[in-house]
Amino acid sequence: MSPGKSGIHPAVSDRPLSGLRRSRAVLVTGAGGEMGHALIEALAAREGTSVVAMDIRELEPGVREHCENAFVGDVCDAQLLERLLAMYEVDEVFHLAALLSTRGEFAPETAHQVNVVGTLNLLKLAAEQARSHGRPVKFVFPSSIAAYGIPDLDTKRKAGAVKEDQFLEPHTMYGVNKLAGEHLGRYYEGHYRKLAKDRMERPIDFRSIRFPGIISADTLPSGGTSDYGPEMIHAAAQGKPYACFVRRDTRIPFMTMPDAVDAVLRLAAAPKERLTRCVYNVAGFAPTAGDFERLVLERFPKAKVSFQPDAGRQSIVDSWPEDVNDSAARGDWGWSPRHDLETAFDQYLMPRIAARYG
Ligand code: AKB
Repeated sequence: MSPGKSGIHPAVSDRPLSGLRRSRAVLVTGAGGEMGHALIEALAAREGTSVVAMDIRELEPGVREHCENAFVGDVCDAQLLERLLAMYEVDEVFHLAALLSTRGEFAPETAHQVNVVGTLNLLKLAAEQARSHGRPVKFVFPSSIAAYGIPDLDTKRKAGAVKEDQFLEPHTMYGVNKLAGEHLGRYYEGHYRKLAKDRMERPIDFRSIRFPGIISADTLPSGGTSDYGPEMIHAAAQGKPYACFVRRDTRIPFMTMPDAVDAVLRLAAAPKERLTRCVYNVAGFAPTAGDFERLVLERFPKAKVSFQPDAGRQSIVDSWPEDVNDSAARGDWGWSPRHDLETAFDQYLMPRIAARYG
């Protein structure tokens, strides 16, 4: 998403505010993105949850129907956020809005605005909400393996599965922004307005996951650098040739969208006293681009895949780890992915993609 003209949805602006008791809601930003689609469906199925969505564009009807309300606007628009929070008592925020790693390198300052200033706006308003209703607001923040920055390929190969505190020198603006978002969340949870006399202890309950590349059968990513995995699969299913923009031996971690949504919901539901950290790695599988090619050719024998590495995008994935160590997530909140690479193809991607493209 990018900043632009924003405004309140017409159906929303008509609603009188004064004298009304605010209704409780869960706020999802970036609701129209890939994870927004899948998460909103899952949240709407959760008992007693009213979802209020926000995105820079109008939501597709299939997503909109699961929401109590939908705001069209930008997370940098503090006035819009204030109006939203005047109408709803928000006790949980899933802040998904972000400009991803490839797009961010074309417009780094815009990426900073959306990814950092937008996050700061939401944290500040969430802290104000917490003060107004006297309970901490849960703030769930998807971070990324882009927060890591490994200096060279040799180090990447030797490092293997990295732990949360290693190699935190990201090479992309998006990675820098995600790391900043993690630190801002930690600050708002534990230290916000440290010297103020009327300070509330822990206004924010901040929880974050560093996601690998995510593969959805239902939507295609855009603007990311892990996009080659899902793009290759969706192109093959549609009978389109695909030129992969990284080398065949490129390895980074991936997971399926159902596993990613499961991780978000599990972490959000975990008892706070079980959490030993604010930010967790989660791993699914860690194939090379060549592994994707092999599986795609086995499942779609007529697929045409070529490799035409783009030096810039290659340098980005080369700075990301081959795999991540997710033992903290497994131990603290029972993380365990449903899909490995083979079952991702056979149980999730193939049946749904076949139904989608025919
Ligand atoms: C990207 O490629 O930028 C994202 C990510 C790995 O966070 N998919």
